[in-house]
Amino acid sequence: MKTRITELLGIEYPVIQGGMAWVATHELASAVSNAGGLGIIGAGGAPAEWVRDQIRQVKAKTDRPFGVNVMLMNPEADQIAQVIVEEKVPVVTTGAGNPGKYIELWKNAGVKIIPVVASVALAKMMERGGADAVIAEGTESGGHIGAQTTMTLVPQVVDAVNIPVIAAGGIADGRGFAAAFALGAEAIQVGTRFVVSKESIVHENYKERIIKAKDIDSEVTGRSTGHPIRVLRNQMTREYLKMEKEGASLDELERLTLGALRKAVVEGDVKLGSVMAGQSAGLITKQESCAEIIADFMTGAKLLNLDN
Ligand code: TUI
Repeated sequence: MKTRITELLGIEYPVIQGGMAWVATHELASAVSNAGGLGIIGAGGAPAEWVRDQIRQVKAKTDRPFGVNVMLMNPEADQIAQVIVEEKVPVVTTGAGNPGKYIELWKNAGVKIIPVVASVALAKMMERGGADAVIAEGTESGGHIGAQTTMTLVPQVVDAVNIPVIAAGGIADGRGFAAAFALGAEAIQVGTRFVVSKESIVHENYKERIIKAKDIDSEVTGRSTGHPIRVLRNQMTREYLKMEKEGASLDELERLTLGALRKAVVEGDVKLGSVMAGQSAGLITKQESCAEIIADFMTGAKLLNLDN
């Protein structure tokens, strides 16, 4: 299937993997790229040299295009931006901020730039700055979120810019794929469903928690701190939301969440850890390979007769 995104990136299917901190390692990224999508290494809060090592491991496992996601709140974002150039990474996605200060560096190096945006204003600014495409990410997503829903954000971004738009947030099967394309998107970005893939190195407890999740099982912590994060409800979120309601300080709240994502992903502590996942968790029922997941998404292309 051809869209401006498959042409831009040189991929077979218009399916891009989310750049999830701790989750989107070389194992997942190379599996998604080898299955014909765009695999992404999630730099999250990691050091630049960790990112360089992950890039080299992906290159060793696939000849296909891949990308790196730069989480812009990472204190080493400047160095990671440089590593991306040095290692000739073909595609970069960014999240949790405005990547404006890196665009010239990346453009000069021929890196394709695809920022995640949560508003029309940032999408327009990114297009003016030279972005190749944008990912319009709705509040249904896991992790750090904006306020607009995918249903309303995607068509407004599509109307506001001429570069291609990738839809993200709440998309977990072929129906979501079809819906995103009906809204004008030319690819989808998927996080939660790939967390549960066979190739993902996430702890089994984390995968099982997502598989068990019902429609109403996610909560948003950190609304009061300006860093809203969608996670599955557990003992940590109950304590966090209680403290937030009682007006706890930023310091106290940060102490509760510090290292909490690692605790859940690596140690499998799904009670006290931060089990980031999107509202689509309730749609995910089993572990499958990345190739099977992409094939299921592509049934959405048939729904709209997009596959001919
Ligand atoms: O970045 C994400 N999702 C994330 S990052 C992350 S790691 C983390 N861990 C602990 C605390 C904080 C972060 C977990 N999940 N998604 C992309 C995304 N970007 N969603 C929303 C945005 C966004 C929001 C506002 C992008 C730009 C923006 O504009 C700010 C500005 O400066 O204009």
